[in-house]
Amino acid sequence: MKLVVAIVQDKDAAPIMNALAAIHQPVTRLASTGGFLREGNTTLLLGVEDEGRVEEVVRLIGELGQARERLVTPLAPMGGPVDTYVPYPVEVVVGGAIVFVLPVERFERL
Ligand code: 2BA
Repeated sequence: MKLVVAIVQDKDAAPIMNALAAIHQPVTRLASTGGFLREGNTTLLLGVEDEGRVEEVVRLIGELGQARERLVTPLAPMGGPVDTYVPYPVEVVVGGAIVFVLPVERFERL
């Protein structure tokens, strides 16, 4: 078994969860916050039975997770001179999805 941890944008979470339900793949949804944008995103936890199924799940998440551009105004650097700092908005592309696949040593349903 593998544990798939997927960080997706909130807007994509519902379609992804619907698609996972359609293939009978259990999933747990966690509310999370990105360290860079400090905005809400969604972390999905999936215990996936076999390797082929992992590929199917990762493909599905990739297809339904849309990359979107965001304009971000960086904060003044810590300890730097604030009065001379002119913040310019910068564009960042937020996933798709960020996916980690981890081995599961033991799984119990008690
Ligand atoms: P955030 O940390 O809020 O990052 C949002 C987007 O900002 C990132 O999109 C990336 O395009 C950009 N970004 C992040 N850190 C940056 C930096 N130091 N300088 C410039 N741009 C930066 P994604 O890469 O698609 O990541 C989306 C979310 O997935 C992240 O939200 C974070 O919550 C999570 N994530 C991404 N990589 C991760 C990792 N290696 N470990 C844990 N979580 C990760």
